[in-house]
Order: sequence, then C-alpha cells, then structure tokens
Amino acid sequence: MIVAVADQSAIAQARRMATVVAREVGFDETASGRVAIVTTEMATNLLKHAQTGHVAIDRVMDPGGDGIQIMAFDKGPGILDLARALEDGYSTAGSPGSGLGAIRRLADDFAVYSRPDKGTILLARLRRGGAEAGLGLVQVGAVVDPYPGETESGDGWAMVEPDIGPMFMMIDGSGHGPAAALVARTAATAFQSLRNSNCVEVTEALHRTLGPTRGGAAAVAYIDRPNRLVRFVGVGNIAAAMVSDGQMRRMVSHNGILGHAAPRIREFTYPFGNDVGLILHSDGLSSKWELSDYPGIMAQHPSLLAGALVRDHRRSRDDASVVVAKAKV
Ligand SMILES: [Mn+2]
Repeated sequence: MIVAVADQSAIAQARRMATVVAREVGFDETASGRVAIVTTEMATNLLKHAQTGHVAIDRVMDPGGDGIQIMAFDKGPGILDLARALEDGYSTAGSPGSGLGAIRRLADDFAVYSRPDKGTILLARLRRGGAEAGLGLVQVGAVVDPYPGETESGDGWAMVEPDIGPMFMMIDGSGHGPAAALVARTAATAFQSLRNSNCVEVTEALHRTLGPTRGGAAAVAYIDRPNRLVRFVGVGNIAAAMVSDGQMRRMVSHNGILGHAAPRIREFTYPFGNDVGLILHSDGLSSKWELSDYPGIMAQHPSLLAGALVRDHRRSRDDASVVVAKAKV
C-alpha cells in the first residue's frame, strides 16, 4: 500500500500502516519498533530532501523469508554523494541527520537508486529471520497498491520455485474492492498449490478455479533454466517483459478474462542469455516506459525498478501491482 507524503501527518500514517503489516508478518515488539523507526526516518527524509514523495509498504514473501518492505520514492534533486549521505551525522538538510545511516543499520536489506534531478528510490527490508541469507537462485521485488480508498487489492501475485526454476503468476481481478480481492486470493492460493511447471496447464487450471468468481486478467511466466527460455502465457491486460544481456523484450498476451472467456491459452517462449530478469505489471501502471529510462537499475535490487515504475507510471483509478525478478542462470 502506498502513502503520499506531503506533510508531517503523513509520517504518522505511514508508520501506522507499517506497524499493521509488521504485526501481520508476526514481528515481535522489538522488531515492530525497528519497522516504525525505519518508516519514520524514510518519510521524514522525503519531506526534508524532496518536499513530497511516496512511501510504499509491502509484505515480503519470497525465498529470503517473510518480512516487510518499506520503500520511499520521490522526484526530488537526488542524492549527489551517496557515500557521504550514508555517514552518520551527515545531512544535506542541516538537521542532526541520523537518516540514511540509521536506516541502513536497522534494515536487513538496504538499497538506493538515485539520479540527479530525477529523484531517489530508497529500499529497506526487515525480515523475521534476518538478512537474505536464505536467498537462493532468484531475487524478487514487488509493490502492490489498492484502488484509492480500498483496503484490499484486486491485484495480486505469487511465485513458486519448483526444483527446475522459478514461476510467477500475476492476477488483476475484474473491478476493485472485496470481490476483486477474492479473485486475487483464489488465484494465488490455487497457483501455489498446483506446483506444475507447464504454463498452459497452470493457466487452464486457474481458468477453471476462477469460474465462480468475477475472473480477471492473468499471466504466468516460468524461467525454464534447463532450456534457457522464459515461458509465458498471458490472458487479458497484464504487461510483461523479459530482460537478458541488457536487452528487454515485451511478451505477448491474448485477450480474454480468465475464469470467464479465455479463447486462447497459448504459450510464447523467449530465449535468454547470460542472465534473466522478468517484469510483470497490471494496467494500474501505464506500459509506456522504457528500461533505458533507468540506467543500471537491473544491476540492483529488483524492488528498486518496481518502485521506479510505480513512481513514474501509476494510474490513479485502479489497483496496481508490479513484480520484478532476477534469476541466476
Ligand atoms: Mn486493473
């Protein structure tokens, strides 16, 4: 969920939201306290250095373990000297400046993407089990933000990591609110229980499962390591792209509403080279973006690109979700 930060009251709002998610994840008092400090520092930094921006709070569910992700993004002046900004006691705003150094110390994962005059994306993750020690062959970053005024999102995503490679599913339940959220939950639960690496069979199974619901747009993407292919099935409007060796290719979906009308469930394959990345997002984001707008970002934590796309391409009247993954090959 995303909070717009333009004044002091938004700092408390972001902190409250983070505390709720921390409780959902099962953090104890001490860990929840750390989450509150990190969120407060990040929101305060936005006001100080960029005047306005957004804080995104997301639950983390990936191979590194359960936790919470707090991201702050702005279109401010950028951090001109990152090394210096990370020093304790240093602040460009002339305050005591515990800022970035404190956030980095308290977080299990910390990353920054900043460009002069284009703004900054700051990532902090805190995990129940500590740092991303359990992180295996895939690194995942995501942001989900409900329709304005709704508390639950009709967009959702899930991943499974069969022995042979990671597989991702994104769903955009038709409409918004509780009925759309039911679609998202139903699809995620079904996807995780299937554990089948055949994208067409998975999509057909989701189509049957979603029959009694409103249905929605959905995509399934599988990084098939043995065959060095990304396998992709898309029904309806989920934007998808794969990245390898610095080149991005958009992947093809067919029209339809999964659960109701899915006239073509067809797999497309895209070969990859020395590395592979995956980007999936719902139509809560415009698809008019280029990876070249964010030089070097794929070399960093994938949540930073998710944050950048939400910052620059969020449409206001819809649920929004974006997942970025990087896999070792
Ligand atoms: Mn949508």
